[in-house]
Amino acid sequence: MTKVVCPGSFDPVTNGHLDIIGRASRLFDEVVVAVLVNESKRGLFTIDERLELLDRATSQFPNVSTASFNGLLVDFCSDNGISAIVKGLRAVTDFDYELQMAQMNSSLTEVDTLFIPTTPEYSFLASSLVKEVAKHGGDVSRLVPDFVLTELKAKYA
Ligand code: COD
Repeated sequence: MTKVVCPGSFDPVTNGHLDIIGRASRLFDEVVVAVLVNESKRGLFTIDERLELLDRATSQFPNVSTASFNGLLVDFCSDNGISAIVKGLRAVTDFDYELQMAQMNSSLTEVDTLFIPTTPEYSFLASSLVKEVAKHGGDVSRLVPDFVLTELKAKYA
């Protein structure tokens, strides 16, 4: 049984994240979507809010669960019997940073990182850009689930 993790900030979850999570759920037996608790970086959504949105967004995938973690991702993997990290790749700029993290993670433990290329329609999509556009009243309705859109509007009302 192969259990993998899709880690991230998910502040908030976007359709780009869901594309990667859905594809991972078809490839592996069990997928844990793990939200990093980053004490030094306050997000727009609290960790509980991010988890709640992720729970709703991933309820369509029966083998996907959600969790939060502190500290090193490789420790979360060891503690939870996770054998691989699954990441989405949007562009070469992602690759440079992701390769470095993947190599650091595999040097710390034997957890490997697998990359899934983004679906082209989401290649420009990032939570930070969604927040910036939403903050100024732009239309992000095609980029996030409906209930995320509602929460974004409430945050910026
Ligand atoms: N299409 C495809 N993939 C996407 C898209 C998209 N449009 N948007 C995001 N993704 C992918 C990202 O590439 C990433 O793989 C994942 O979804 C999450 O994205 P974000 O932006 O929500 O999350 P990040 O990139 O801020 O998350 C960084 C981590 C939390 C994964 C990282 O910092 C980490 O592992 N931290 C734990 C501490 C640790 O172990 N540090 C040592 C690292 S070597």
